[in-house]
Amino acid sequence: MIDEKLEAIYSDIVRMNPGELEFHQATRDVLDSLGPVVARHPEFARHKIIQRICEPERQVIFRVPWQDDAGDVCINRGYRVEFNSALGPYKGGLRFHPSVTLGIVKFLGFEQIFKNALTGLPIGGAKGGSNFNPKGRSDDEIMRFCQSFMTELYRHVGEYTDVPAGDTGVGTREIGYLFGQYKRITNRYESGALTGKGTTWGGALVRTEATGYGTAFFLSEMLAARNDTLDGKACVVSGSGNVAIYAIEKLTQLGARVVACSDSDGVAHDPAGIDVELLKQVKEVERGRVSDYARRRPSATFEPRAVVWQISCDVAVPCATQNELTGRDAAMLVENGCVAVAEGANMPCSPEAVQIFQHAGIAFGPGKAANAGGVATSALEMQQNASRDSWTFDHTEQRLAEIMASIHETCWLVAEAYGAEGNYVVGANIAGFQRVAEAMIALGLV
Ligand code: NDP
Ligand code: 2IT
Repeated sequence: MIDEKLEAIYSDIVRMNPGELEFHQATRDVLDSLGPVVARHPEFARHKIIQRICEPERQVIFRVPWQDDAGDVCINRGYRVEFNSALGPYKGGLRFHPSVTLGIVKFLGFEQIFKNALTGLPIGGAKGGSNFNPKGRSDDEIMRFCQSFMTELYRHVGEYTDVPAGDTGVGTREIGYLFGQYKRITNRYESGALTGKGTTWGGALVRTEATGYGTAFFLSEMLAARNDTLDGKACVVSGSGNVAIYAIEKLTQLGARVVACSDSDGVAHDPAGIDVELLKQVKEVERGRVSDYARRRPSATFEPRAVVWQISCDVAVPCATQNELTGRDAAMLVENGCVAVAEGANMPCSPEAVQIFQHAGIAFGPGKAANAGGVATSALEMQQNASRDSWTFDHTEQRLAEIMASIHETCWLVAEAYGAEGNYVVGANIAGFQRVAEAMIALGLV
């Protein structure tokens, strides 16, 4: 429940940002945790830290004109919301999806502030993207769109300013076209201006795998805190994109059996355990669908328009999109004996779902902690670029595992210190907030 003193701040946020429901939801989630923090730290109220942190430092909206393969002119809208730079240059992904609006970008940018703070690395928070729909577009169309997008965005990007990366609909291919255009316009091979680059041109090993791997590591830590492991656990993962694929890969390596994944068309159920090499072939090489996976895998079936959370499991890992897991889904998971949930996606569980998990006493890892491995490895990519070095896969994965363990420990200890033992939502929100708030005070009223 929100603290009385914070209720007025939240009302102002709703009034100042009309209609941006996901942004309201994301701020509410953080404010709900902050009552005891402002009680202990009157200086945060004196410096109006909460009001300042909820207002982006800069918001850029721009036209993205481009031509499709038929020669027709298309217009999309581009966004970059530079939310907070107290801890380092703005950092966060770009999302290309028809559902992208300013409110979506703001919710994602807001989450990114606290997630990035939790990594312990020097990165501020931002997010961007476009309502461009990459589905069914040719490589040439994707390239022309990315070039047009960067022709405006380059003014705001830079190694010390703002460092975008991928998110939904933006992977290594798109980062390549964006980086190529940035390099051409600026006449600088400024590797540190974008992360998620290809490993032959400045990208870090493990960045592709990092978000999904990190989520699996976080799950492992949550289970270890309960004297449990992933070994032999049945897992359900939603989505089948970058985060889902590498969550499935690491969960499997850690001894779990992932029995289902999905996309917006339906669910692939594979009780024998997802064959991740086949899934990669279908999704990354052929850019196909989970229905194609199910067709080629004898042990799998495909059910169109199904809800993946109906499949009973020990561990649920939502890796698709915001609010994909409702209160009803959560009740079903708990009823079926699920013991742990980690958010690979950003805000995939509705507030009702989170409440149900917490009430049932199961381990719940919120996205800003559980999926922080992606951006943490982006920061490791920036480190390698700055020192013109490249680390081995094993070394980088080891760093990622250490960072996820440290995020888990921080969330655990901070929750405990505030009397909310085992509540990772409270731990992540307070730990992330406190780190940013202290830096903001130190930097003065800017
Ligand atoms: P991708 O574009 O690679 O994949 C997205 C996947 O989610 C696709 O399988 C897509 O299916 C599915 N999906 C999207 N919307 C829905 C829906 N409404 N119902 C069912 N499935 C859906 O994106 P990522 O894997 O990169 O991102 C997934 C989530 O993880 C996002 O919330 C993102 O913000 C978050 N995240 C990503 C990070 C990264 O490094 N990439 C880091 C941290 C968080 P379809 O093809 O049908 O659209
Ligand atoms: O939501 C996220 O953390 C990302 N999309 C990754 C951001 C990044 O800069 O690597």
